[in-house]
Amino acid sequence: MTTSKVAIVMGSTSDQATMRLAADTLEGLGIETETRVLSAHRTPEALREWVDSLDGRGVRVVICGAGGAAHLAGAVAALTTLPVIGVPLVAPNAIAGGLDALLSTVQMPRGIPVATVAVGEPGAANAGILAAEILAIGDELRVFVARVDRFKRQIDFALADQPKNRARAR
Ligand code: AIR
Repeated sequence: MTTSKVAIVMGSTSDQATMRLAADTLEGLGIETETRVLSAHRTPEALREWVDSLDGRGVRVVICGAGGAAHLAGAVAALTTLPVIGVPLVAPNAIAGGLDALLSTVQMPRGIPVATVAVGEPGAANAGILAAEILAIGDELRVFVARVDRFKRQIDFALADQPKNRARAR
């Protein structure tokens, strides 16, 4: 449906299980993804080289997930004008359930925007949906827009049907 790609990068292999939700969401919508493990602190040069290659390869949105001192999304946003979505993750030594990563990702200086989503799994899934919605802006026929809309409704229905949510709605 779309030839635009979404690039997903995370700071460590320990982030893979959570960030998989972003890739799964996009692949479910028929959007091509590529995934890398690169760190703003551990592999800064490789990160820059990879970011420099994105635009020319058809990537239109970048999703970045990191925990702890989560500067990955900010570092990527400093190097590109592609829209960057930041997913704060819960590192093994996280402070206050990921508040460290949330603040590191969201508190960007003026001029370097990062669209920050929720901490952890809901954030990773939402990053995938948000990236799809950004790509859908260019969808003249609105076919892709309808697909994203249907996908979101399915998630809402599935979650509303979970026993804990049914009990809450009563
Ligand atoms: N991280 C890696 N480089 C910079 C940062 N902030 C993050 C990873 C991961 C956490 O540090 O994104 O969430 C712990 O990584 P590891 O490799 O020690 O498990």
